[in-house]
Amino acid sequence: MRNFTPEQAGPGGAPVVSADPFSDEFLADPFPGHAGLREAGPVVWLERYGVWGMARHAEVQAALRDHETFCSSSGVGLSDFRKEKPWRPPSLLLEADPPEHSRARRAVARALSPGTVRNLRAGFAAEADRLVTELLAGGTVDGVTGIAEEYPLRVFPPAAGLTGDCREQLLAYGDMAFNAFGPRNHLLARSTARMEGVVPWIAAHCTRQALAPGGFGARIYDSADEGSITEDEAGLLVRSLLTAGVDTTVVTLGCALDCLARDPGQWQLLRDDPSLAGAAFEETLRYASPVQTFFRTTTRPVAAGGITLGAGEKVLLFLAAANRDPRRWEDPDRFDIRRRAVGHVGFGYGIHACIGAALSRVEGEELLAALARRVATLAPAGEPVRRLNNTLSGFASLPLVLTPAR
Ligand code: 4IA
Repeated sequence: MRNFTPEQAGPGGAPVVSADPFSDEFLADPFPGHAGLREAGPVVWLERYGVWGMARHAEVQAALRDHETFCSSSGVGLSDFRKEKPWRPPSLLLEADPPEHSRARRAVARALSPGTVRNLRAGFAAEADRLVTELLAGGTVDGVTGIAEEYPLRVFPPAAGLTGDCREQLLAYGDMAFNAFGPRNHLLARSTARMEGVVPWIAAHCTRQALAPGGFGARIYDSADEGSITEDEAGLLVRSLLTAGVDTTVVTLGCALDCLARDPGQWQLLRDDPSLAGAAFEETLRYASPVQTFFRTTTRPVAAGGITLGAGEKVLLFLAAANRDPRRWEDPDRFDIRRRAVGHVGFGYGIHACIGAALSRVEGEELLAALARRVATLAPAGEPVRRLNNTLSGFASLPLVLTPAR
């Protein structure tokens, strides 16, 4: 793909990129496009949308670190909340800056404390083991619906305090929310069409009455009881957990299964030492970057990569490209569960870094470890089908064949 026109100079002399990073062709195989963006320069001008782009690890990390200059309260999608009405009331966590962000983050951090996560591990491990038993009775399975969706949807809703079947609602809502960070393209239109009744369902399930006591949803309301947040704010923070906590893990697990199934050597390493499950999950976050991109908005004129960006301008941060930047990683396009993947920005970086990271790691570790212990071969049983989404990069279908270990 030729997406860089060197003779062209955009605002401030920045290299101009004509490729559309939200087109089907780009999203179907984003990594060559990311290489083009990194090579074009440290800061590029994405002419299709009239926004800046950063795709190198150093610049992406520096922007995420400088949350005063690269703010989130104008939205972390293409849409600028100061100019356009957001599709839903903004997230108090994701789409906020300090000091409001700090107060919201404290309430969520309490609900997802290390102690809470630690207490969930045994139950998550037992559920992983049950699922593997069922899978081994079946032979071939769709790794997406049968494993990557199935496992988080068994463990996350009960941990949050949701009761009943919430599968379709949570998945439809996630697909919509992550498409909504991109442009108004056909992907957003498609996920909007699937949303009938879902927004009111989500709102109803974020209330105090809907959440079972003892779950981390109810623990958000502890902060409302203490008066550090309001009742309505607690509801919106539960909404954050339901938006950010399910589809992200689903996509990551699908990518992990794909990487391991296509690389028997890596699968064997994990089989030989199931304690590498956590490392395999982390390397998946680096290699596949389930959350591919996020925007920030400049609050002042700022120099970056030798170019001056104006105030109030959108910057697209390519987390996935940073996670494979050869300036930062050795042999970046190689999936290697033995590498030190620490330093990836798959969970973001800085004050907005994923607050559910520890919880998702328990899900990833326990599922991959259970598979490693009890499955001898994990192999493709057909062509994977990619799932296109403006922000998430994963699979719609992943045919796999599993055989039991003796
Ligand atoms: C929220 C970045 C992504 C995982 C995310 C999405 C939504 C929210 C937070 C994070 O609704 O607060």
